[in-house]
Amino acid sequence: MAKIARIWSREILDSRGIPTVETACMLDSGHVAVASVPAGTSTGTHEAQELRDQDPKRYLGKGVLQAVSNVNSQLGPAIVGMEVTDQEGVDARLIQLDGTDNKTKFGANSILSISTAVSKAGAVASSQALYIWINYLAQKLGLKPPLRMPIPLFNMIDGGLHGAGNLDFQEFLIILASSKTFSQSIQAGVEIYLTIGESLARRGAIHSVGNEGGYAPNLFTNADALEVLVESIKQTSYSLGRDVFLGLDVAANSFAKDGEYVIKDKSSPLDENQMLEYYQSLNEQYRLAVLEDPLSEDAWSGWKKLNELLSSQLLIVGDDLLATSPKRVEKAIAEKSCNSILVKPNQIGTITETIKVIKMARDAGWKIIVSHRSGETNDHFIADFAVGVGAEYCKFGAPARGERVAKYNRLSAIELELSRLRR
Ligand code: 2PG
Ligand code: MG
Repeated sequence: MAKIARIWSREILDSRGIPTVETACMLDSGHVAVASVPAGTSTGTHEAQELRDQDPKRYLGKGVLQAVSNVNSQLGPAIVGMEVTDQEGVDARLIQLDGTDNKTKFGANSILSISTAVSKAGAVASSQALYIWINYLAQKLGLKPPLRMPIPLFNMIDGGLHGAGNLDFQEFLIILASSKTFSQSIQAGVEIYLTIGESLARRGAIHSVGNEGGYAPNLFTNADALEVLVESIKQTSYSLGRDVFLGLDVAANSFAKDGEYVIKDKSSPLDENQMLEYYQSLNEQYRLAVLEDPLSEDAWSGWKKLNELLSSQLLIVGDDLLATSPKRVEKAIAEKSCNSILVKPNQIGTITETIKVIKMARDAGWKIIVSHRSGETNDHFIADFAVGVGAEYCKFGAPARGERVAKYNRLSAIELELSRLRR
């Protein structure tokens, strides 16, 4: 079909002003596909490692010139001449060249930038829309994904490491009912988002935004933030518990210490059992639909207990717990630690490995949530990826800010295309 003729890379900025890697893949036909990689702020310790220069004279040590050079001088040349549609072969070559468990030699950022650019170029070479090409790649790897629009998990209030520093929980999410079409969800999400801004202004709370476009208000407790959501939804035409549901990405790693959890809502630190009781009471009060990273990433027995208690009622989502890693997913399936997975390609480093992890999760009956990172570019690959792998949900931040709406706008375009295809 088409062979990879040249790969080249450069350092660009992500939405936080932090450098990241952008890579181009040129085919022997002359076509070029470009991809850039996102990066996390609240990264888990079990993720594949992104390579940063650590040179304090550039970008406070966060430059990625070494990763760029790895692409230009080692990884890129090694895949020139390969069939671009052989995604599995290309990814296997990249993995073999790196040779480490966590992509520490060349960096998951350099490797994923190539893997993603190659998948985009594969779509071009096969004259397919990217989501259809991803769907084909997924089928080749044994997944039988339906082509469907994911339900967005909108991040409305940013706390934790993404926010203003006063809220412990990282993301206060709203999720629209599955009966809504994607475009109805977008409209509802935006109407609720704007109404939250007005509620915060009325309360005299600061309503600047955090890393992912959610508001980063100066509220006092995590429950206050949930109350702002409830109050705001009441002012719209949507009804909580019927049209819209609440969720949390607690990102508990960021405030867990020695098995205890210090949160603003309680005067003294909570141990694991008290934290589980707290989640049960929050769930009784707010009927949560999603609870992500409620405990720290290695609190396996606590996760199991929580999953036993609540998995019949809501999505218990493993993000830092699973780190899109096959070994950790395998353990979590065996231990019944959760019932859904947050999938982030840069936690593992190649498109093939990401799809294989999704297959494992799918085979275990889990729900799939495809996710952005807090540091994003305007690349909307992840939108096509979510549709192509048949994810039930996507988590792309607030319905505001360029790098977030790039993904939602791409999903809107796919929704239109799919409705034409099905007509
Ligand atoms: C998360 C992500 C994305 P980060 O924890 O789910 O929202 O945040 O990219 O900072 O890890
Ligand atoms: Mg998370």
